[in-house]
Amino acid sequence: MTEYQNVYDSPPDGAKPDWTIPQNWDVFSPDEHAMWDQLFKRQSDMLSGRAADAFLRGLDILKLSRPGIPDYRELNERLMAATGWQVVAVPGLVPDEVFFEHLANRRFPAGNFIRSLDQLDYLQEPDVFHDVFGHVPMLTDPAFADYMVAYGQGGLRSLGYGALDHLARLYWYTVEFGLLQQPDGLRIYGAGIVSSYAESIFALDDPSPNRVHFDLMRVMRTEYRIDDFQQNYFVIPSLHHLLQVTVSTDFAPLYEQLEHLPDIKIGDIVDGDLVLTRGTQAYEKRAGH
Ligand code: HBI
Ligand code: FE
Repeated sequence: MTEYQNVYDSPPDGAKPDWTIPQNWDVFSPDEHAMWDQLFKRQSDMLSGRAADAFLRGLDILKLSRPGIPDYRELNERLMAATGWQVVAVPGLVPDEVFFEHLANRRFPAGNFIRSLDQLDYLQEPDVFHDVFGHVPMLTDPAFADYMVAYGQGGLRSLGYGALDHLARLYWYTVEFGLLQQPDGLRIYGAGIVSSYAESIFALDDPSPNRVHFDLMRVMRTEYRIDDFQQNYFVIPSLHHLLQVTVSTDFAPLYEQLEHLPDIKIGDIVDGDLVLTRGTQAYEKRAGH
């Protein structure tokens, strides 16, 4: 996930200058491995028919169903063979440019701790379950793998334009909360959804949120919330489309336009939207926002 305070300003003790730390897989306790197993079972039982084929294939390729928190030495052999990506351990959130530098070089930084029982459904900082179960399966898909590289490169460039806030919305509404239109139905590919039991149901089945066709400019104008279910999901027609749009667009003129365009509020439908489902926003009213 994104945009919380970094826990540290500079690499903490034991971290390298690129903020990576040893995974120290041998140090996870039996309770921590059991927590992974519990989360894994709950999510994977529910995700068939909900998660994108690419995600389910990724679980399989990486053999993530094996018990316990994955050991990156083994995981990376499989991931590397699929798309040249690897997972590296970091203490928690890392600064934006460090994050982008890793992505641009096909390294996915994953939090090196696992949530506790009282955080089963919600936590602010990305833990190993969110990062590895949520993000890494999609990195076995060649188009998505290249998209993440392009995002990292674009992220580094965006820092020079002061456009990070706009670009971060692209990450949010694709990598974290994206939906995909498969020939056999609407599916989840966003890590923030697939790693959440409740949102995996809400995102596809609840009448409350809008589901709108993905448009790059529209997405970069749209505000988002980090503390509750989304009220907009953006639907891509294919992972190739997402990659294609990203690599064939010159973002510099878009950033220029974005400076003069108003932001779009959460839950609003605007001219030009291709609406798949117009949400009732009932969840919003119920939750009293
Ligand atoms: N660090 N570990 C970690 N994980 C993230 O998802 C992350 C980060 N630092 C910055 C960041 N995300 C955001 O800046 C981008 O997603 C935009
Ligand atoms: Fe995430």
